[in-house]
Amino acid sequence: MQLTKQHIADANGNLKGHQADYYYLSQKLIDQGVDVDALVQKVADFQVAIPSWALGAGGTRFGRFSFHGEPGNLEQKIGDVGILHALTQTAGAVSLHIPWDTPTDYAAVKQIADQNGIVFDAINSNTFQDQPGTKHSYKHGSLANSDEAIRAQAVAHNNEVVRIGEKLGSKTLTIWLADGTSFPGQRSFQKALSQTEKSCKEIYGELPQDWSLLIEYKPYEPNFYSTVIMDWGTSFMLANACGDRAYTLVDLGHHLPNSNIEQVVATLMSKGKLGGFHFNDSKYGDDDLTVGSIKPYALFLIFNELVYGMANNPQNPDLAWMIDASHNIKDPLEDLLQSLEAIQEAYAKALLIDQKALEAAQLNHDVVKCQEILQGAYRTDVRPLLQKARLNGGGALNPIEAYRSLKVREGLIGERGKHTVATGL
Ligand code: LRH
Ligand code: MN
Repeated sequence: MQLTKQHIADANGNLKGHQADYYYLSQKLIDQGVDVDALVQKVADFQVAIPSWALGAGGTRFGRFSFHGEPGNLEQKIGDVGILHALTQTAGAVSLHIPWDTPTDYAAVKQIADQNGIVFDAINSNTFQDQPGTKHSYKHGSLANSDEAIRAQAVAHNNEVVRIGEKLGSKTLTIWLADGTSFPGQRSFQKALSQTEKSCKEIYGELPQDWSLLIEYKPYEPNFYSTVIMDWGTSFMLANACGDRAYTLVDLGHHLPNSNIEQVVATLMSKGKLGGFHFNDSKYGDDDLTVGSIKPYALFLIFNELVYGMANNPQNPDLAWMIDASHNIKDPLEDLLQSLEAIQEAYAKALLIDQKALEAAQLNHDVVKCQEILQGAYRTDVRPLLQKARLNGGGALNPIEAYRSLKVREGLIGERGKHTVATGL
């Protein structure tokens, strides 16, 4: 199933309402000195990678409720990313997870990606599950394992993942380690960390010169007492130990309650070590919920630091923008459409912050004024700008409405039946 520009134009119907909203808002913003065209172009240029492991129904240990018409192979997954991109014009990339998405026909996969305007972003290794036929188990860890042979197997897997990524045009390897302990005394923290550093350096040393390494941290799960790469500081330390092309990846769900993630972002950007994001939202743990569904203001504050950093931290690389979610009850594609909208909205609102006025108010210690400047931007309904960015690219005025009026899920079920199951979480 592929959505054409005509499909979407038909679904958009009459644009009068949008044009009136856009005219009214852009006049107001122009009066405030905002370059509206430049802002809309920035939003249009902002491309988010879709996780290949989140195109089917997710689940928990308490159960998984299948979703009909799921992609049954990598080609169909890229087709689904193509549908998201056709509707939103902001999902022009996919992030693969190996071995869940090891290509069998590279030419076919690349052809479908080209047809849908999709590029291959960061590729993820997986040493948190045992694969049939592998000699050693990762039950007690992988890159941090006390057993040299098991660490070597995990390093070899990461190198193999890079080989796969090279064939697809990816330039970034993401490492997330489940390695850790569930009981005090189970393992030496120091030995686990030094083994991990040694393993990461080996992998980094094998990376092609034009590749980067993203090190993702997480405080707990699946281990429930300690995780070797538990927080931004540990990831930052390991990235520095590896070298200039190693960075920290921030997954929004990988923080203890009430963590100040925007300060983590500012700190990493100031050191040129923020490499990318896994966007999602959460109420309690690593819930992998729809972006902006629980804490939209926190996401806005994070984008405020990103906008500042992108303007003032030339030492920081271009960031890898990715979603990492799990869909337990929503249609996976509708969930991702909502996440993409929430990310664009937070970015557009952050671009409206008058950074000069904010700096002046900060220097005057005018705390009230600082908040007024931030919340003035946050309270602006930027949806007409997002619509404009999509329409400029031939996308949907309202992606969810178009997805439903074009009966996309029904079409996918018609093509794939009700029992295909997508690989992934
Ligand atoms: C770990 C994580 C990591 C992926 C996995 C699918 O919680 O966020 O990014 O490898 O989810
Ligand atoms: Mn993640």
